Amino acid sequence: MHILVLNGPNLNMLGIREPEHYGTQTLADLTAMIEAEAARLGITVECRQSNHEGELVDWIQGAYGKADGILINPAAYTHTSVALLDAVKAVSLPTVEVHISDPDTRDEFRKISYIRQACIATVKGKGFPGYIEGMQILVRHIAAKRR
Ligand code: CA2
Repeated sequence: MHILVLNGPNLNMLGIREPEHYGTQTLADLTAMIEAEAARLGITVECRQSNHEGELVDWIQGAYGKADGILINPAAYTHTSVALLDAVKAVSLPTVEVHISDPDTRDEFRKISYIRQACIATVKGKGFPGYIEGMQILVRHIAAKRR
């Protein structure tokens, strides 16, 4: 089983600023945590981060026929991007939306998520462990479909 893990704009700044929202650990720490969980689950992952919407769309399209599922924190594009929603719909791969903070309890403009309607689950407000929970949800979903 192979899962594509995508992080959107500014998440390369993790651990550098805004610890009140996103904690003190870095993107490299997050990637290491996800890779360790993947090894424990006996699956493979590819972790990528981009500040560019089109690049994220390209990577989602590239997952078609290669990955079994997608775990994505679209960051600010959560609240703006029909393109990411359409890309997830186009590849029709099981996708889980994850957020480190809980955007629903922050600014009004963070309450809308375009991608959510194409996702099998959303994990939010649980910090980095939310990515682990999201992976586990995906793995269970994919394994159940194979049975
Ligand atoms: O809570 C999340 O994971 C978010 O997806 C993070 C996005 C935000 O726009 C969403 O509403 C919720 C922002 C990511 C910015 O990451 C930074 C990390 C460190 C310092 C500055 C920004």
